[in-house]
Amino acid sequence: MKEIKILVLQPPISDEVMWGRFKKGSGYVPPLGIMYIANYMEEKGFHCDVLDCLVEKYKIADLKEHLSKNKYDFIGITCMTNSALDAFASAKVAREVCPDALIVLGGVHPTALPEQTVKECLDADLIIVGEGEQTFIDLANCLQEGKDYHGVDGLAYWGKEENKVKYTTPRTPIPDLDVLPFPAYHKVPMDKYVPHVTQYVDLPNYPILLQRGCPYQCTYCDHGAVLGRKIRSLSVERAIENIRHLVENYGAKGIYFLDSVFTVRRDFIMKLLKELQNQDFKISFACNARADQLDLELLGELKKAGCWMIQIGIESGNIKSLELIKKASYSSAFKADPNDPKGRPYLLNKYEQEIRNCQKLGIQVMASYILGLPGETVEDAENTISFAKKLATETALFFLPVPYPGSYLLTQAKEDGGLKENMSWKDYSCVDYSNPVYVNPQIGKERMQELLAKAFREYYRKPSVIYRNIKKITRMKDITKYVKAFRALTGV
Ligand code: B12
Ligand code: SF4
Repeated sequence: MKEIKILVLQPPISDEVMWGRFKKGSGYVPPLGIMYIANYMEEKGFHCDVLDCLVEKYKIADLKEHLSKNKYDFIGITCMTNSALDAFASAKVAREVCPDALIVLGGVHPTALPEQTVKECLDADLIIVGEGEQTFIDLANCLQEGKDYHGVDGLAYWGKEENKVKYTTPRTPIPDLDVLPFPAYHKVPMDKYVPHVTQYVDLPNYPILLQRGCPYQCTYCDHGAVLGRKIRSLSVERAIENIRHLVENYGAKGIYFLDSVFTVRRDFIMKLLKELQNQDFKISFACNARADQLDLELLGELKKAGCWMIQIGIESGNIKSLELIKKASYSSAFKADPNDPKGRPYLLNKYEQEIRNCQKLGIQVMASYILGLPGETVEDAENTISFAKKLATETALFFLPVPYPGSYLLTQAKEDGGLKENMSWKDYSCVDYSNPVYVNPQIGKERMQELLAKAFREYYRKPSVIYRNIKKITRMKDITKYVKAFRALTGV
């Protein structure tokens, strides 16, 4: 049987689209989604190449040349919303150069909008909805055996006879993550990956994913669409094996845990942290967490295991906005705390308490905030900026609301009257708001842009923030890194 030539790729995306205002510190991380697919393919006996056009700094012409030289039979392209046009352009050159290849698109964007993607990207034969590993294998098997692939689960495609978009049975998420091989690290240039300057202390630093899924329902996020609401974790043994693999084979000194909420399963995390403390290697790591899951005991274990930074989505200093975006899963979080002399709500108190706990233990915090959420006024946005300045974490990132397809924020933005029609996918950006998809009707576009600029400017000029960051500089090499990070965040 002829061996089919397979490629999964990350499209060429410009630094402007990728990093926008943060492009001064721009960096690259391995595209884990397609790397998981590639190694799963290898394990099942297929040869599958990975091309990360981002890290290779490929333009569309370079991709065309690469495809002309290699002539693949099966090409998979990963696709997020603000770079959807780049993914569509990649499908177009793939179709030109490999006219007979099976070309498919997968990832968060096609999963959220399968019907629209089928119609907008006519160069793709199929859209993969949800997790891609098993669907990709099933398609490769059909191709290899010369069978019709339109019955494979997890697909959307244009039904020519019916003249409409057709769907196959939805793909159920892989229940046991331990069955997956590690991502195909050996198929990407690992030495070229240096993450954004704000995301590491020690290099090499690589991302890793131990858990998939998120049970929460923050309205601005569409995480659940692809990876599901149910949390699935690697076993602690397998998780340690994956970290060790990165340390021993790629010299990793730092890790970024990409799990949307690293701390979501306390039993798993506590066990993992204890195991990490017992290893014969030491790594520094950063992770994402929700403040409402933190406490001194957990933070203490995180610190002992090597955690240097936690990214926390605070989002707002206004309790009505936190309730609107469903930032806590229990309603008491939004109520006044009877033990607080000013009657401040529980959630705002919890934020402050856990940030102070991190500061006590010497764990840095990168906090993120959204200014101008539906229903907010200029005063509300100013209030969020003041709250951020009060918390004075090492890093704060300010965003304007971006109603991603599949997120409930899209409905909230529509109801609020601020959702713009007929926007380009590249405007769905968290890093470039020159043409925002949502303009809060009570604030207006120019005022929103001004508020964002003011937030960054005032925050990073605040003496306590400057002092907190300078205190962290203990090595000569950190000075350059901190200057670079400062420039990336403030845009100066
Ligand atoms: C790491 C990360 C990044 C990294 C690297 C991205 C990458 N290419 O891997 C960086 C920092 C560069 C990044 C940038 C951005 N990101 Co990001 N990122 C993530 C994060 C935290 C993890 C991604 C990951 O590795 N997931 C794990 C793997 C297993 O899942 P996966 O990538 O979805 O892949 C699976 C399926 O989607 C599918 N699949 C994916 N691609 C393909 C391709 C084929 C052919 C097939 C068959 C299947 C398939 O199969 C995979 C395996 O099951 C996610 C949140 C999350 N936890 O998923 C956000 C997330 C994906 N990012 C998000 C956003 C908003 C962005 C930015 C737009 C921010 C910005 N700059 O404005 C940019 C866009 C970059 C781009 N490529 O266009 C949103 C996506 C929203 C959207 N609809 O686009 C997410 C969901 C965060 C969130 N909760 O809102 N991001
Ligand atoms: S923002 Fe984080 S906690 Fe909220 S739903 Fe998305 S992944 Fe889950």
